Amino acid sequence: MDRSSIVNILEAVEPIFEKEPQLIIGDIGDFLIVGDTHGDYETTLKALKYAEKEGLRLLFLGDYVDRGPRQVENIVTLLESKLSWRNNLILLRGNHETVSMNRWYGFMDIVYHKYDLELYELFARLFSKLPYAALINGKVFTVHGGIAEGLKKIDQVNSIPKGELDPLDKIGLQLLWNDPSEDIEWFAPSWRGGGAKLYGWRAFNEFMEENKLELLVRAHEPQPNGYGELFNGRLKTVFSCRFYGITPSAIVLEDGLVKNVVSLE
Ligand SMILES: [Mn+2]
Repeated sequence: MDRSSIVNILEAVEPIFEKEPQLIIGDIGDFLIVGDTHGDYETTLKALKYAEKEGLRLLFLGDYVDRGPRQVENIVTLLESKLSWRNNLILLRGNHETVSMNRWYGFMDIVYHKYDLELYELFARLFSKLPYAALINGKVFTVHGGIAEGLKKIDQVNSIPKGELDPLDKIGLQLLWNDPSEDIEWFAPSWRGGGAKLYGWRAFNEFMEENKLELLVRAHEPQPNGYGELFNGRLKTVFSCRFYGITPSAIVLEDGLVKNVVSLE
C-alpha cells in the first residue's frame, strides 16, 4: 500500500473521529462485536463480510495494531471502511492505540521501516481521537478493558479529553487497561501495572445498577474459544485474533442481547 493513499485515508477519516463523542450512542440496529485483532487482517475481512451479509452494524473494541503480521493493512482497511460505513461502523480505542504500546510492540517500527516516522505520527494522532466506549440499546456498555475506579456515571466518559497520545486521564486509561476479577470486591492493582486495575464483583454490580445497564462487552484478554463470561454472565469478553492460539470470535448482539457467538476462523 503506497504512502500517499494511506495519508489520504488518514486525513479523510480524522474529522469523523474528531466529531464523535468519547461515548458513542449506538441505538439502532443489531451489531457484530469484534475484539482485539492485532494485525489479524484476514479475521477483520471476515468480520466485515459477515456483517455485510447479515445486515449487521459493526463494533470493534480496539487493539488493531501491534504483534500480528498485517498491522498496516488491518488498521487502514478499518479506517477506509469507516469512510463508507460511517455510523454503522464503530471503532473504539484499545490500549494499543497509544504511542507507549506502539513503541514496544511493533507498530511504530513497522511504519518507520516501511514508510517513515512522520506517517507513524499521523497514525498516533488519529488513535488519540478514537472514542473510548459505546452504549448500545441504552443497556449494553462496550469498552476495550472495562469499568474504571472513579467512573460513576457513563456520561463522565464524554469529559475525557481527545488528543491524548497516551491517555493521561485516569478514567480513560483504566477504560483501556482494566480487567475483571471475580476474586475481588472493589478495585485492586493489576498485574499489568502502570495505573491499570482489576475490578471486582461489587464494583461491577454497582456500576451496572447506577447506569441501568444489563450487559458489559469488552475485549483485552484472550479467551480459549474467543469468548468468555464473568459476573453471572453480565460481562462478556470477546477476542478475535488468530495469533494467540485461539479461535477468533465475534458476538452478534440483537436488541441488546447476545444472540450468538460466531467463529471468524
Ligand atoms: Mn488490549
